[in-house]
Amino acid sequence: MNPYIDAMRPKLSDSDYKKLCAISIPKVHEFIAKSADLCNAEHIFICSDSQEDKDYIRNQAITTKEEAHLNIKGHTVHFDGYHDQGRDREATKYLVPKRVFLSKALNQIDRQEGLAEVKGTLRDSMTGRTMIARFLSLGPTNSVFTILGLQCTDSWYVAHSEDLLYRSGYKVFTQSSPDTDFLRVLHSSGKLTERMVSEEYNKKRIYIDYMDNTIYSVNTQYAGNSIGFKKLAFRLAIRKANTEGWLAEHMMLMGVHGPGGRKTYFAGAFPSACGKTSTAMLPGETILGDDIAYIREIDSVARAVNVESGIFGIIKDVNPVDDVSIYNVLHEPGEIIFSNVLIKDGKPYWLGMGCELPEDGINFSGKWHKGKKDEAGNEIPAAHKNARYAVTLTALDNCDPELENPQGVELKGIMYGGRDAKAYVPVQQSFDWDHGIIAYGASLETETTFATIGEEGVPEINMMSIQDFISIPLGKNVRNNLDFGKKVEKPPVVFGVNYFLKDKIGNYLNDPKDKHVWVKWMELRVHGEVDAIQTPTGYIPEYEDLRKLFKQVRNKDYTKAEYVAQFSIRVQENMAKIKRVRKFYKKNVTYTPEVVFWVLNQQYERLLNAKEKYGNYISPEKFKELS
Ligand code: SPV
Ligand code: MN
Repeated sequence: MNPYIDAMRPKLSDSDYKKLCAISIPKVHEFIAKSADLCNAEHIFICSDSQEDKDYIRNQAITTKEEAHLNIKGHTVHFDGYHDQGRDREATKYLVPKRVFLSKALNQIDRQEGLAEVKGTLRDSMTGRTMIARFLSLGPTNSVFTILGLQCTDSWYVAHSEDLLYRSGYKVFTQSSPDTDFLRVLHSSGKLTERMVSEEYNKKRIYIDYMDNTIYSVNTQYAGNSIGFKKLAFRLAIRKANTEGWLAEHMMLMGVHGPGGRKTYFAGAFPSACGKTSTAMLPGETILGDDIAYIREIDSVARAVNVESGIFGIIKDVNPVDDVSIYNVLHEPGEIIFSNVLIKDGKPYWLGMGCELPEDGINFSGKWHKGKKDEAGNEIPAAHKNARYAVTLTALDNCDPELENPQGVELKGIMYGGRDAKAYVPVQQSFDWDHGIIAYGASLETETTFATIGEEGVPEINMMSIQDFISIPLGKNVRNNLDFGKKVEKPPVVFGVNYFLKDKIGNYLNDPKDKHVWVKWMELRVHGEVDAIQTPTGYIPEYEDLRKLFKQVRNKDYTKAEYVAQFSIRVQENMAKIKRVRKFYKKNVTYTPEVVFWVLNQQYERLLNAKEKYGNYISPEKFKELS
């Protein structure tokens, strides 16, 4: 007799009972039973990942009005509440045991206090509702990378999204031994309005209990807060990676196609809304992942997998000129969930889609017309900037064929990029692994964007673009990255990219599509097929190589003047950047490895020497002469 299954029996249909009994992991039964009891769910639905179960979830999302059909077959729309349109940093906290203190930059609460609070908020939240249990696999199944996850939720939209974004895990759970470890998520949308959005956004809580590998999320539906396997489990994975000696990163993965049919795999870390997905989707290249990667040393080689199997992508600015393949996918029949777009006559519209938008319709504010204002008197845009689409990767014609390879792909290059208007050149290669990790990854500076709730455009350091998700001392995270380079025979080549460099009057110096040229240059550099110029901040491209690549890739005549404007070293700005980074590490970070300051100081010295000889603004031609 299993007391947990017994306790659940009245809430389970015969077939759900059987599905649950097929799993012999007692902790699974315990978690589902305790969750259903705490939230007072009326029924429990066990998703076995059969087509029938998946169809049921999809239909329930429509029946409960969490989603609505759109004109094109397979397309649906979901809305989140007006105040629930992004990841909520303030409401997201780590539960820390007494006398433990994570870095100052991390939001935390006493574990007992936090557990009491969040469980109090979850209590009875599913009265009269069904709780869905979903079993998923992070990373390909049957692989050294695999991490299993179980989510209990009362949202059919969340359960449906998980179909598109993650690999099925039910079968693996049924085949696993009783002591199998897995991550747990309990989510409830809480009280709902008649529009089926979370009403009590002031009581939103997203608490991460790393002592018990469990996440609690309540009074929110926005996927980044509610789909536990996105950024919530990611925080737990970072801890696991930290103890086991591998890396869990906020990185896209792509295959870059080089001369002679060669394919070179790159990972790229960018904060949200800084070009990560659009880089991974560059036409002619293949996308392996757009958000989270696990990286391990296997036989002395750095290998990576995509943790997810779908994309929860920003839809703003997806247009038929810049993003052909995803634009087409979004207009063809197939399973897609649009969120927080504008709907008119069964068609979705979004900002920057390259056509006129209707003047009225339904959007994240409800019934909308042009000029509508919110309570604070601000004009409500047609669609939210953080409106998104969820689609499985295999729906894309440029999905990389190695997606399910249990060994992952061999990583040859890593790029780091943020919104840096002033300092870093558009692309540069580090002198070595440590320099790249420190000067580009650990020093990544950016501006806040619409992907998190709060003010936009606030400058901040976002270490490896992972700052929001780090669950270990920040200095330890840098150390782990530095150490990883020593474990592999040939560490991936590290690059810093910056798509957001501006001129003195505030104009961007590059077209967003220029990133394709930088990517191709990096691919050639990995194979040592182009030379580069040494500068105080890294190796930069030669004009002639870029000229050729601009012609090949973009059919554009790239001028020397453009090159000089983009690749001049801005000494003052770079020195100021180093000062900010040093201050950040001194003030906020514990356990910073000494080498961080050493590398930064060296870079400062190089800049100072250059400034004394050549001034504040040094043309790449000057450095070419010197090298
Ligand atoms: C991000 O904001 O980094 C995302 C979307 O990838 S989510 O984490 O789901 O909010
Ligand atoms: Mn992300």
